[in-house]
Order: sequence, then C-alpha cells, then structure tokens
Amino acid sequence: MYRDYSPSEVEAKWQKAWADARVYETDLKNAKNPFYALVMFPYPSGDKLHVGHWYNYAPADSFARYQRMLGKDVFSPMGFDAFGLPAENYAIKTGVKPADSIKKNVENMIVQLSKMGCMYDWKRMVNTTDPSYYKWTQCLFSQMYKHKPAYQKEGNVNWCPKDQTVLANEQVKDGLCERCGTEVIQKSLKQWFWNISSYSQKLLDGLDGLDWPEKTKLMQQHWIGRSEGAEVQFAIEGFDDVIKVFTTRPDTLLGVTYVVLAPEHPLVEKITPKDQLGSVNAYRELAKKKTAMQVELEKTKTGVPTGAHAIHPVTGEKLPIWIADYALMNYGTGAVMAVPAHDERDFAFATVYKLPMKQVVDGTMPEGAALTGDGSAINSDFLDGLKTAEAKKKMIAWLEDHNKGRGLINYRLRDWLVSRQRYWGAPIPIVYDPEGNAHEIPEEHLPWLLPTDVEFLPTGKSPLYDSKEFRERTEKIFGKGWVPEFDTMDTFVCSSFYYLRYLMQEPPPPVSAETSSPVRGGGNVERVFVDPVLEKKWMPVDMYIGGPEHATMHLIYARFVMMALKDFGFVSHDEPFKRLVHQGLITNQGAKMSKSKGNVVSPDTFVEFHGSDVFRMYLMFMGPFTDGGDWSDTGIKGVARFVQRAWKMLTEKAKADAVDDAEMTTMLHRTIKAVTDGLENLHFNTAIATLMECMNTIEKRETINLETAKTIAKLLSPLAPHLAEELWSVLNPNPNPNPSFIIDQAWPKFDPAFLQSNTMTIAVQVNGKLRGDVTVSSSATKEEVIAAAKEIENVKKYLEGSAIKKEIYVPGKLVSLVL
Ligand code: ANZ
Repeated sequence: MYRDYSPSEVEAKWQKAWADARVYETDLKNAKNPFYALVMFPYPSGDKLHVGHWYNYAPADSFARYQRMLGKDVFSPMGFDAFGLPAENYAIKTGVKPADSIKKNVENMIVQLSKMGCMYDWKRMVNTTDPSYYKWTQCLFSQMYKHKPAYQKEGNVNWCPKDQTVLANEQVKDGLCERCGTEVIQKSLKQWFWNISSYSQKLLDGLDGLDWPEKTKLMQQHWIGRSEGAEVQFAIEGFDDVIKVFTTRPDTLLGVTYVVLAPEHPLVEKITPKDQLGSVNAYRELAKKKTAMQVELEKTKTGVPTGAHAIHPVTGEKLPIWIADYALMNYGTGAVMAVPAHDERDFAFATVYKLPMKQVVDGTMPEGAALTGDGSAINSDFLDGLKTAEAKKKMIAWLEDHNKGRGLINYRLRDWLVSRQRYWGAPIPIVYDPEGNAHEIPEEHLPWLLPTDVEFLPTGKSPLYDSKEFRERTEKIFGKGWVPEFDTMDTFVCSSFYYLRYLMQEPPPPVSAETSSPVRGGGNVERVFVDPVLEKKWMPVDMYIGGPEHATMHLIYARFVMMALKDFGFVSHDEPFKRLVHQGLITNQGAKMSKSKGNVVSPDTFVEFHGSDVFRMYLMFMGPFTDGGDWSDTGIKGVARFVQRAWKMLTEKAKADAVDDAEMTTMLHRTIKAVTDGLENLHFNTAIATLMECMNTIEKRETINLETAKTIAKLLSPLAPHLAEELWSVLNPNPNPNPSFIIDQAWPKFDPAFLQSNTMTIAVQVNGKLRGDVTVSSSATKEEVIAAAKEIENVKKYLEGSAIKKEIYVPGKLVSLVL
C-alpha cells in the first residue's frame, strides 16, 4: 500500500477539502466552549509573507489546532492591517494608488496564507481599509469625541522643511529625513489627541491579572512611568503667577538653588525682562529644532537665564529662573526645581553655569557628580535628621498646610496623538462649521469615505486638502462654508479594536469550491460596534501571539481602547488579551535577517519544494518558540526526511491485528505525554523531537497496531496538519458517509501507569567485585534478574569453568554471585 508522499499534491488536496467542508468556520453564537486564538494581523506590503510571519502564524496555528482537539470551539481569524505609510510612499514613487497596490498585495498574501493551511475562519476576515471596517474606526473616534477622550491641541510633529511634510517617528533617522536627508525640525500643528493618560493607573493595575511575558509587563510599566512625589509652587517676584514644579524628592526642597522652565513654557514670555528677551528667544528658536532624543543624548546641558526670580516657598530666598531644554514641556508641569547637589542633570547644568549647590542629604559628596540616593536630611530646617521617606511625607504635609503644594502622582504616559497629515488612513469623522468649530459627523454618514481624487506629492498640507470631491461632499451635506477635517487617523487606531470586529464580520456566500480561495463577505449593515452577546462570550482573547516589538504601542493602545469601550458601555471586559506570547526571532547563520544584508529566507520556494508542513515543523524544531532559532538549509532536509519516514512507516506497518510489545506501548504513552506538554507550553521543539524518537522505535518493528498508528497521526496533526489528514484518511479506509477530519478527533490521553519508570538497573558483582550492570523490567522476578545478570559478557568471562556457590539478590539493587 506504500506510495511516495507528495507534499504539494496532498496539501492542495486537503486545503480544498477543508475549505469545501468549512471545517474551520466557527459557529460563534452556538459555541459551547469558546477559545479565541488570535495572531497579530499582517501589514500587506509588497514583500509578501516572510519567515517572521510564518514563525508567528504557523506555531500559533499548531496551538489552536491542539485546543480544538481538546474539545474547544476554536475561533482563529485572519485579516489585514492595510492602512499606512508604505503604500502611500509607494504611490509617491510610482503613481500606483494605494487602494490598487494594497488590493493586489492582499490577494497575494491570501494565496500565501492559504498555502500555509492554517485553520483560519476566512469568512470573518477583516481588512482595515475596507469602508465596512473603517466605518468602525470612525465610530470609535466619534465615541472618543462624545465621551471626551478625543480633543484637539497644538502638538509638535516631525517636519521635513524640504519635502514639506510631516514625518512619522520611524521616518526620522538620526534626526534626518529618511527620504531626502534634510534635518528634521519640530513644528507645532493643531492635532487630535486621545486622552490615554487618564487611564494610566488603570492600565498599570490591569497588568497584574494578565498572563503576559514579565518583560512586556515591565516595559508597559516603564512606559506608563508612575512617579510618586509632590507638586510645589514657587511664587515669581513681581508677578501673581506661580511656577508649579513636579518633584519626586520634596525632601530636597531646601537644597533648591535655581528653577528651570522648559523653553516653550507659557510663562517664559511673560516673566522675561526686555533686556533678556534677545538671548531667551534665540535659545527658544534653537531648542525648537531639537527632538527630545537629541536633548537626551547631548553631553553638555545648555540654557539661558531669564533674568526673572522665583521665591523659595520655605525660606523666601530669591532663586534665578533659567530656561533649559533638559526641562521637558510634556512631562510633569514643564518646570523643574533644581537641586544640583542631589540630581545628576541639575549637577551637570550647575557645573557648566557655575550655579551654587547646597547639600541637604547626609553623606560624602562624590567627585564631579551629584549625591543621589536616600539618606537623612541635613541643612533642612524642620526636616533635619529625618530619613528620606519620612522627610518626603513631612514636607508634603507642610506644603499642604501652607497651601504651597500637594502630594502628587505623575505618569510619564503621554496622550495619544492620533491625527496624521497623511492620505492612506481612515478619515477623521469631523467637520468644521464656517466659524471653525468642530462637529462630529453623524453616524448615518459613516463610513465617511476616503476620497480618491488626491495627488500624493507632498505639498506641506494633508493630502486630503486638495480633494475637490471631499470638500464638495462636505458642503453638500452640511452647508456652505463647512469644511472636512483633512487629517486621517494613526493606523494604530485601526489595530486597537480589530479583535472585536472579527466577531462581527458577516458570513459571506459560501467559499468558492472551484478555487477553494476564500472570498470576502458582502455588504455590512450592522448597527452595533460589537454584538454584546458575542463579546461577552468570546472576549478576552484566550491566546494572543505576536512580536515583542509591539510590547508598548499596539499592546497599550488596544488595552486603552478596550477599557474606554467598556466605560462607554459597548463591551463587558476591561482587558482584550488574557494570555500573550511573543515568538522569538529567526536568524540566518546568527545574523538578523534583513533585506539590506540579502539574507532573508523566502518561505515560498521552500514551501513549494518541501511542503508547508515541513517548513512549519522545521521552524518549530529549530529551538524553543519564544527564543527563536537559526535557519539552516540543510536542517530543513532532516525534517523533510522525517515526514517521509513517518508516512512510510505508519502506512506500511500499521496492522489491525498487530499487538504492540511493552517497549512500543511505553514509547507511545511517553510520546502522547511529551507532545501534549510540548503543545500546552508551546515547546513545539520537544514535541517534534519525541515524535522522531517514536519513529525510531517503530522502525525497529515489523508491524504496529493500527490504533497506535492512528494515535500518532493525531499527535502529528497540530504540527503537520496535511500529513496527518492524509494518514488519517489512509488509516481509516472505509469512512462512514460523513468522513470526519482528524481535527475533530479527540486528543489522545496517556496512561500514567506506562510512564512510571518500568525498568530498573541492577549492579552485578562476581566474588564481591563489580563486573557490570543489567537493565530489566521492574516487575522481573529474582530468577529473571539473575538469569539476565549471567548473560552479561563481562560476567560470563568470570563464570566460565567455575561453579556458582551462592546467588544473592538485593531487590532493585544488586546481584552478587559467589564462586
Ligand atoms: C527635584 C529633585 C531632586 C529631583 C533630586 C530629583 C532628584 P521621574 O522620576 O522620572 O518622574 N523633572 C520634573 N519635571 C521635569 C521636566 N518637565 N523635565 C525634566 N525633568 C523634570 O522624574 C522626576 C524628577 O525629574 C523630578 O524630581 C524633577 O527633578 C525632574 F534630588 O525634583 B526632581
């Protein structure tokens, strides 16, 4: 019955059969045991799927398949995060419209993804550039606007003066425009923000309940950056205004020798005397051009005195007020009380400008540096002698009593700038009346379509500005003199809620049986963001797998959006992703794969040659999933041989009347356990290694029992789904009229009785000297053990020609033969 296993034929056959039978479509409404298996959806670039995608999606699919065989109703959707810069830049370069290039890329990717043979429920696919999807991106904006988190304010953007365009952070390389190399400046434009910072504490608290990598949680903690401290008010000599500063060290208040304002601090203009305005303004101009990163990297701190003075809240002393770019406008209050003796940045600054220092924490001042860290207060009036923690409390109480400050918690998390002066994104659903007031576009006009009569060449304005149709549409609906918002939304908005929209895509007409290619759903006329019953049932996502590069932005934005939607009454859960796993990195001979190095492994050729099962298993075999592994062209051949061997042996040797011996049975149960553990913990490599060992055991036998072969096929099925399906069909030659697929078989269970070590190793002595050892079954009798001991070559040598006087057996330990 043996025939060669031809991956390309077999894989195409089953992919079509699965699609025809809609095996992977999930009945979301009636599912009893929901399990939501999600992967980070791809950006459809012209580069097609690369190894990184495969390493995310294939093992994630193996895990999902395993869950299904455990009896869960697994929902595993796939979609495309298709708005964004690359398509727009491509349009600028080639003139091909983003809508066209993206459509082609999505089609290509669907073909590639289909060839992977994953259990995607294609009828629920989403594409963020489809109006039926971005209607909801816009609804999300409207909800944020209605409930306040969305607001407008002046914000700094990266601006390329030559290209006349706003640049994303990723487009700024070492302070230069990625496209033309011009020095990038900061430009203040009116921008839309979402008030994520008001969720800071909630975002922090929520981390506790998540089964996420510790490192990712730490990165989010750091990103949110909670600081406990105080707000202190400094009066300004000659003005009624006060400068508020945020400090984490209120205990050092008596050590303040000057005050620093951020260059763009709104008080600067007001308090600077005329004779200082020249130098102050020159410095402010200079500072405008620098990014926060550049300031951070600068070795010497710079600044200029304003000539104005602050009044120390405790001593009444006059303190000079400086401006310096090391004070950041967007942190705390944009002002710093400088304590050069105990803060490194203040120390560096005071050293350059020869400003006084005053030690207020005990200890020996280090040479050329500040004395940071805790201690006891000195030179500090009513704080003297108190330990830092106590001194902080006492100072806060004093400030509160005297109305000069208060205890305060500060967060580093900034509000989310969601507007982009870009074409290829979801238009912001806002229009302005002739007086310039913003109004939200009523839902009946959503989706608010992205116009198509747009030039892509950068002009210094948002590309939508030049669309005639866009302006006419707005006036037609809202009246003369009304104009639309010309900015589009950050693509991170699109991906902040896609996991909810998967639950809502309408079932399309059946998948085409001829091509077996998935087709997308028709018109989408639903009225709700997400069906509350489905949301309650399916959220949070049970397993989310994707790259660690998303540890902050996407994974924080999605958490914020879920929390906000809960507060607005649309969803019942706070957190979108219960469990999160990051896959590791696949390298090529130790080096990171990159286009410029020319060492990128393209999956397509390998998949064509070896099949998707082999490619997937090789990736999983390389190393622990979360660590990644190193690619080798020869390594994949080993896995290809394994697939051929498994096919040959299981089809040739499986016999219904064959009886497995003890070793085979033990191996089978050991394999079930190892594969189960491996899949449960995403240690796919150990699961595959054990299956290989199991093949070695089978190889030594003439026959194995048919049921054993079927069990092994089931164990293979999450890891090599096509091979396993083919085995299943061959091992069940007379399927009933409704052939059932292997994924609908129950996951095998092992019997722990077979796993207890059922052999023992016994030392063998002759005349008191150790001559060898023997491994026997744990149930072996004394006679059997002694007989086996006498068969050891080295023991035989000593026994020859002599009669045995005495045979001693210490059970489980020792055989002693006395001649
Ligand atoms: C006085 C002081 C004395 C400070 C001392 C530290 C040590 P974290 O911990 O990151 O929250 N700071 C406050 N606002 C700032 C701004 N807008 N730009 C730059 N620096 C700012 O940092 C809080 C500390 O950073 C604050 O505590 C303040 O310096 C400075 F021995 O105040 B500290």
